[in-house]
Amino acid sequence: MIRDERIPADELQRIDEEIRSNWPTGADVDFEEAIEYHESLPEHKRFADVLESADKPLLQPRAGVPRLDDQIELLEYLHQEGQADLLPTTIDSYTRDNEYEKAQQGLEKARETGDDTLNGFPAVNHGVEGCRKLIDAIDAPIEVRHGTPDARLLAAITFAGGFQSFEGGPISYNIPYTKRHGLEETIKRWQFVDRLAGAYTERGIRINREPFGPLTGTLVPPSIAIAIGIVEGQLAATQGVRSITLGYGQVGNVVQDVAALQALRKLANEYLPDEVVVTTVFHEWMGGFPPDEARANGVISLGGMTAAIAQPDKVITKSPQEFQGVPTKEANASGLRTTRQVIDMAIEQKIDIDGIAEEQDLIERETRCLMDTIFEHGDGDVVQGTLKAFDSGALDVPFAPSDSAKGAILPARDDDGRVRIFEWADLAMDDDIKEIHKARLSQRADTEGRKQSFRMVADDVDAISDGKLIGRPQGDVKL
Ligand code: 8ZB
Repeated sequence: MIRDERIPADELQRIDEEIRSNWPTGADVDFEEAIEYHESLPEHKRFADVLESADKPLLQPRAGVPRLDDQIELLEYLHQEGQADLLPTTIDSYTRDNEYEKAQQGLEKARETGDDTLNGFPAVNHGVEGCRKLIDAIDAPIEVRHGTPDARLLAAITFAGGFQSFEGGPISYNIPYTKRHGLEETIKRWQFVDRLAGAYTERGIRINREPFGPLTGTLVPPSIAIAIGIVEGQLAATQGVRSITLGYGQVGNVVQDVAALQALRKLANEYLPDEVVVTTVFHEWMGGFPPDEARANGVISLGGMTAAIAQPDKVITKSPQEFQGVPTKEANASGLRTTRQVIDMAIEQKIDIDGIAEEQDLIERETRCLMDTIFEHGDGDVVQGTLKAFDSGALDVPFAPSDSAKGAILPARDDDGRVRIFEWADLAMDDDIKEIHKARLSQRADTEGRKQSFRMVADDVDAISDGKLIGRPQGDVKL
């Protein structure tokens, strides 16, 4: 039975050898030599140190193209023209599906034609040497950002290749991303990734790990995101990770977003072991964007404002071209600059907003209900607790494509746009909390002169791309 226990050294070595034999570039990984390479990197390329010592929110975009030279050029551009503090390398979808052969074909085609035939950087195919050329060329820390349920080979190669930060986790890169992989399987896979990060950490190379906070990116109630982030942080800590960044995706209601970020920071520090350095990351709006770039900049700016008030350690920026998918480098840099402008204008202001403490208290109580149920389901073991709580529906994520979550709960915005839960299904939550949600949602139903229904939920999912926060019915509504 899989439990929240550290993978023993011989087991780590056995899995490591096995996964490295899956693709030719795996053979170039040499742990001792990799430690030496990391030790040779200057301080300003050490991800955890740079992030943990920052005195204001650091900005980081997403970016990945197939060819090495293009990736270097892209990251240089985002560093210079976008003034990004931290850089990413976004991995292509074939690699995320462990289809290295297809990634290879895409990479070769990109080399022949000069086109971006992959939607990211195939780091496994570039191998240790290719990754190091990138790390050497760029004068800032770089994180691997992906969405890979089984990221073992990707981790082995990119850690040896000099990356010191790695996104994802067993729940956050399963539930929103895949139907195919079971939760028990992804937990096992990620225990290896975290143990490998732990092995580097024990040698003085602190690899930063960042669970993917926004989950499905669609009206996720803050407490669900926070509880899952904490669980992933606990699993990583067990394997020896000591630098953990927990994330949260903007919902668009400023009070709820600020309250959630504060609750996240507080609860993460409380639940994670003392030897872990916890930082937080705020994701600009992860749901549907308006097609109009001017409006998209408005969405991004509200994210910047929220970040200025809540002051997370890091902000993942969006571009005004989000609607189209992967942005041009110019649009990507402009999202960074827009965010920077708003943060720099707002960060020194003392802004007191009513209701944050109350909302934070509610989020904390909800999160504790979820954490309690996980511990109870697992008799104190978080791995078993997570598996069983997802199984019973006591823990759930809205709109989850994965078979590992029921996806039975439904969120909706209340009358001032805070995300509440409209359909609880089997989610473990105290009755008095459910009553608060119910009252807030019924207030909205009154305002709109309609009953609470799935229609409301669907309207909310489209609202921001349609230019509003709340999916009110068209026509005369008295606000
Ligand atoms: C779950 C993450 C989705 C976001 C962006 C999308 C979206 C994906 C790339 C990228 C720049 C890439 N994204 N792949 N952004 N370069 N190769 O991730 O646009 O915002």
